[in-house]
Amino acid sequence: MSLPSTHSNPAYPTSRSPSEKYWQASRSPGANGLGGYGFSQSAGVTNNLNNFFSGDRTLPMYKDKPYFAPRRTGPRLRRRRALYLGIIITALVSLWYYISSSSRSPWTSDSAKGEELWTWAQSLDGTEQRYDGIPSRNIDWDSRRQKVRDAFIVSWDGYEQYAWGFDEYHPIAKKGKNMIEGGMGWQIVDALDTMMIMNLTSRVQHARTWIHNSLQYNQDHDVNTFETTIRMLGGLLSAHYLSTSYPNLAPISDDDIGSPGEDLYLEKAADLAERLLGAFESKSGIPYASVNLNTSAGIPSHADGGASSTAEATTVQLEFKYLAKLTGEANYWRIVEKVMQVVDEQQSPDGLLPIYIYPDTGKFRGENIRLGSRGDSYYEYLIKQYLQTSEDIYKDMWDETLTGIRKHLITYTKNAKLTVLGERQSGLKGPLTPKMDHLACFLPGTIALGATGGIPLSDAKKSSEWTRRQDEEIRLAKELMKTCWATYVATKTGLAPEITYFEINTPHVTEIDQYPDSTLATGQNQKAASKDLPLASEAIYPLGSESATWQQDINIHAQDRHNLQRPETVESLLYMYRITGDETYRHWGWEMFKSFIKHTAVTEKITSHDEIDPEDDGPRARIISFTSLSNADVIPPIQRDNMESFWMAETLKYFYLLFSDRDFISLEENVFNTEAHPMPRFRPSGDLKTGWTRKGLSS
Ligand code: DMJ
Repeated sequence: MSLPSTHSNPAYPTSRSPSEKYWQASRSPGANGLGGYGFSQSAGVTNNLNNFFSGDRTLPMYKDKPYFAPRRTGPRLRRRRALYLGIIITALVSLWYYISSSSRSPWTSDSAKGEELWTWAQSLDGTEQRYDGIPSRNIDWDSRRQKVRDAFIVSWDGYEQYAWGFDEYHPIAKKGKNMIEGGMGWQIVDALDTMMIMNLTSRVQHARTWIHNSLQYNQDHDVNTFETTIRMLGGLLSAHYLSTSYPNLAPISDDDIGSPGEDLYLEKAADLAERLLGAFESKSGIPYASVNLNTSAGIPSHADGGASSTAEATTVQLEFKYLAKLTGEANYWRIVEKVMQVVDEQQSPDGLLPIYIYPDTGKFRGENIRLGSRGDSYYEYLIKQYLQTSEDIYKDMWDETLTGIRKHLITYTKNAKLTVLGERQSGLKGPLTPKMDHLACFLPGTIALGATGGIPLSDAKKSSEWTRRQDEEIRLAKELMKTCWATYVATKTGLAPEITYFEINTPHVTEIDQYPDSTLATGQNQKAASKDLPLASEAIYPLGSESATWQQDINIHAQDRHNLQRPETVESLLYMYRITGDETYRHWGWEMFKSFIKHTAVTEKITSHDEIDPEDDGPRARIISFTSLSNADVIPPIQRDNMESFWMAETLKYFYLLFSDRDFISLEENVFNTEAHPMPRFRPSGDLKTGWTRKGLSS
């Protein structure tokens, strides 16, 4: 394998100074038994609040040893006994590997879950308890989250049974397919941390064994730089993080001889990252769209004049910076922050970027500005970079950009005053197109996350640093959340289309028109009012009522009616629920989840009941998987034979967390990458620090 050695580049110092105690852990168990994160569990949210506003969050722990060195802590005797045991286990693992490499895994899929879920799905006929706009206090959220776990088990077991090891899963054909010859572990690695979070220990073990035995990156194939970073690198890093920092989740004993090395996920992550680095070797430092895994050569996009998507090129920092933290390799840090510097040097008005960028020059291509496809996660990573490492420069960029979004991209529908996040397809001087990709629905939750830093709104509002501007951001987040929810309720299946258009006035109403006394209009930030700001939009009830005013504001074009089981709306619901504490968001999520179960399930008939006893009133079918839809606006929906990896990595994870306690994988301690892989927030030190300043600004 020939990989360019980036380590020798003098511009990117890699040595760790002795004062950087990366390897010193602070693993004293916290009050919740999850280990210490440098956060005082008992200090409560007030402490966290102060930390957020002062940027004084403390260091995370990582490891108590040099990286990659195996840890063996047990006494000798135990080791010898374990050696014999190890031989037996190795033989069993080899046998398992042999069988699992063949078309069908030895895993017995939990078909009872599929039957149960099918029976339950039959009861979802509209007569079951549905949300009527009034949040109920007597809901058993735990049993609802178990339903999500069941849906995950069915999805995973189906994949395991019919497509084990393949990157793509086509559940109707019951087949898998690889994206590159030997496969990349696309489904397995992306879903791994969800299984940890759901405490699915034996499935995690199976996945881990596969990663150990079968996952090889030394393949002569081109892969998408961004997708590989967010899904594979992000998935491995998150698996490393959860397995080392949340030992109670899907525990696996590191000391068992015969089990894969304890640093398996980190080793794989570092191997993959080294290969991805070649993508950044352009003249400007903006990564190429693709990279060859074996040679590490960056490859420009074959379309768009060789330009990379802006979102793709700029959504790499959380992953590489966390890896820099874990390994002490400052090179990873420098390379990805350089991307931010190049983008910022273009001085795009109000922080709004066109959706293509040339790796050779660092200049943008075209003028199309949107927070949907090709634009989305650039904006997401502005605030998340700040939350991950407390670097003020990114908060500054986020604040400027959010003001730009409010000034140039926000408008309201004609009838119900739904808030719309539009597009500027011909630049800021051109008209606003009232179109929202489902992808853009990450924004409401991200705005709320940026406003409070992840702590509850009720606590954030007590801070002396809370102002009217932040109240307005929360209002915007609530309004956009409602719009995203409306795109679900608007279709016959209750599942949103890929793209929605809205009816608006000409000229369009801006946020300044709608709220002439806002800080945006006056330029004066004031002290916040004690009450939350009221919303201007109409309520979206009763559910599904076609005569409702807001329905007249929504247009779905024939070519946009597909639903790929995307996560963005439930992702935002999770943030909105955790931050505002408003149960409405959980109720909306539950309605959405039921629609997914009802309409995206792939079922198979059970014939054995008929054979045994025709009177048997047991289930007549079972759910074996879930799949994308080609048309979500017709009953029955038209199914498309593909289960995207983000269904298990993101959508189901966010549903599960939405119905969990708000402290579980808390927003105060973690930051989720754009593929829903949680990573710790940490305070960088030594060589890991902001290495650039904004032009004309001293940061
Ligand atoms: C995911 O892969 C990521 O969330 C990405 O940033 C955008 N799209 C998909 C899911 O819709």
